[in-house]
Amino acid sequence: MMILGNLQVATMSGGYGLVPHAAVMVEHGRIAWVGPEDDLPETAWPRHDMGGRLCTPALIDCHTHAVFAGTRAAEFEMRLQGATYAEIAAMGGGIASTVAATRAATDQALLAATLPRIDEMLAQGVGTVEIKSGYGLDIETELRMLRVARRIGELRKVRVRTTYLGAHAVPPEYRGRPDAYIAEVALPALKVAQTEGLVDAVDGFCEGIAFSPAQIAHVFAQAHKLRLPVKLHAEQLSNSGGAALAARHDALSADHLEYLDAEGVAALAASGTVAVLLPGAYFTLRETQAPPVAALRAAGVPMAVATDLNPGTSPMGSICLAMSMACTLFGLTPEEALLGTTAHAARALGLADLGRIASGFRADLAIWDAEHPAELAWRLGPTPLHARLHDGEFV
Ligand code: DI6
Ligand code: FE
Repeated sequence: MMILGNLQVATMSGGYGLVPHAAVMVEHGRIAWVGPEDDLPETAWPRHDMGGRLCTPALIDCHTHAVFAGTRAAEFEMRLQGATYAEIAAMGGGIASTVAATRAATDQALLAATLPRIDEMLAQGVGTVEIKSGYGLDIETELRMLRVARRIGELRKVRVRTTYLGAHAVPPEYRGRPDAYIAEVALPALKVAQTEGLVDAVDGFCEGIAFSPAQIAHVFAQAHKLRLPVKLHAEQLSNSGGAALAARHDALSADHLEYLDAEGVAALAASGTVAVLLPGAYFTLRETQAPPVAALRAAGVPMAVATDLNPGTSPMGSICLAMSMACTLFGLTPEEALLGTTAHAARALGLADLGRIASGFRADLAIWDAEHPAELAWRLGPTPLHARLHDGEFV
């Protein structure tokens, strides 16, 4: 039990939801009360003076591929010389090259490669991170990736949500036989992973260079059977109707969305699916078509923002940089960007008691050397984190 006093609190209820001269009461890992310090209920709880600092929910990175081995710097050089992401994939590079490196890495090596990536996130005020599989593409390596992801949640003060992404790419041994890959690897691996308690959600890559809507629908059907929520990489490089497919399956989120059309926007709005924007991938691929933010906003589709941390298209672990890019490249307001890494990111992960500061919510908090929440998206560079609380305790 404790009181954090002398704070400016961005509750993230209805926008920033700023409460100046505020206090937060924390009990049993949850927020017991938040409001103006003058209204603080009478208690003998210890009070920490936070020096007038800004308090937000701990940030949530709701889309990462943080577990992988190797780099993709050579492919970066190829793209700078004119090769496209899709061309490199067609030549057997891209995702497949990270699959080869990840298969060859031991569990220990994978963990050792991943931990510094997570530590960078935590230093920026992240308290929850989603981590996808999808660089194994065989049953054993997909399971190993998910176990490494789970292990990170034991080794660090962070909530890890794991997403099974077996339908990320067709591995070389199934080249030209995507249906066989889905039937023989992607679906059976999902079943085993779910039995082992390794999966919180199921994702896919719906794209010309990956899987068709019909193939993704098979994966989603299996997810429904296993009572797992779904999400989808949709409309990243072209419009293939992935967002509408995701919406039909009540997806938690549809992610990327550069090529989303009006029909897709309407589908997301109708299903309440979160649009996850990933400006790091847009930037790295030197994409020129931005997601239709104005249409998403007008339709009331909640927008989240994430790093998409991965070696191919978004070698970036900075959630604050993702927020900055969402503003400068996609036209979000800093308020929308912060909603995108708090309340809306929680919704994209199906977490009902995270991402806002309200009584009953988990006391995952970030305290910043900042005067206004817009500073989090404004700054390019070191983030002004002062302290973080995880489950109601200072980390
Ligand atoms: N879209 C992406 O941007 C990442 N996965 C996906 O489906 C990229 C993954 C990679 O290139 O390694
Ligand atoms: Fe991704």
